[in-house]
Amino acid sequence: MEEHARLFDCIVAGDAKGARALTEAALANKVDPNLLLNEQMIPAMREVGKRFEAGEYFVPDLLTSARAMKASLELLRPLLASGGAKPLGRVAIGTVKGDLHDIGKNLVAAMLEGGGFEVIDLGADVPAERIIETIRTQHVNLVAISALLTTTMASMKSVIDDIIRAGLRNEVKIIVGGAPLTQKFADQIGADGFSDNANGAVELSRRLLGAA
Ligand code: B1M
Repeated sequence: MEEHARLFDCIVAGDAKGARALTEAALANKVDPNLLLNEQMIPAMREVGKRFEAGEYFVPDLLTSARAMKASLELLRPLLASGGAKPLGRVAIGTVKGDLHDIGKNLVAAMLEGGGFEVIDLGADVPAERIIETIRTQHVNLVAISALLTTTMASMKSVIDDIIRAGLRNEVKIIVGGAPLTQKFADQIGADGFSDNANGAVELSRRLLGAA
């Protein structure tokens, strides 16, 4: 087994120090960051979710694994950043109100930056008013909203409805994503697009802003 393959185990075990050290070592050995992400880090969080569902892991376990994931992601982020001169557009991104899951959103934000967009990261548990204020004051072209809970995905429609009520719908494209979402749901709530992964979100954003 390659040394960096232990990154999966460190994240599942919630060992942030180990995850960081293995990521540093892998990057020093020129391992592709996308390979680390797609073959170690994302599958590790999937495994953590499975263990939670099976009653083997509890919320504190989710939290320690999330910390380990973030420790690795922090090191990858600068490598995903774009060297491009003129941004393709300005994106406001956040996880919807009531939802604290921000790892997927952080990944999408990093990939968008890497794909040449200017990103305003509003964080997690973001109220619609904050998104609207950001569109108004910061000349945003695209709003990207994430949700990981079936209970919070419903709030995505409220965000879109509030943007319409504020008279700003024509100012921005809106994309949605997160594990429980589907294209059908995105269509029903009036989003401009949906992606089930971070790379797809970049492609979609490029297409919607006419930069593809
Ligand atoms: Co929670 N949680 N969690 N959790 N958690 C899930 C989501 C769950 C599926 C676990 C399970 O039961 N198997 C389940 C949801 C069930 C449901 O609604 N159907 C769940 C639950 C129930 C809960 C609590 C209710 C638990 C409790 O308290 N009893 C609670 C809710 C808190 C809240 O938000 N109000 C809770 C809490 C937490 C922690 C805070 C402890 C922690 C999050 C820490 C953090 O993010 N800072 C946590 C974690 C870690 C998870 C799991 C294990 C991992 C999530 C993750 O980071 N995945 C998750 C299980 C799972 O996902 N298998 C689970 C890795 C990440 C890279 O993937 O976020 O899917 P993901 O992002 C992907 C794509 O979805 C997509 O691209 C990303 C990269 O490919 N994507 C987008 C995401 N956003 C996008 C936006 C886009 C486009 C693509 O455009 C805008």
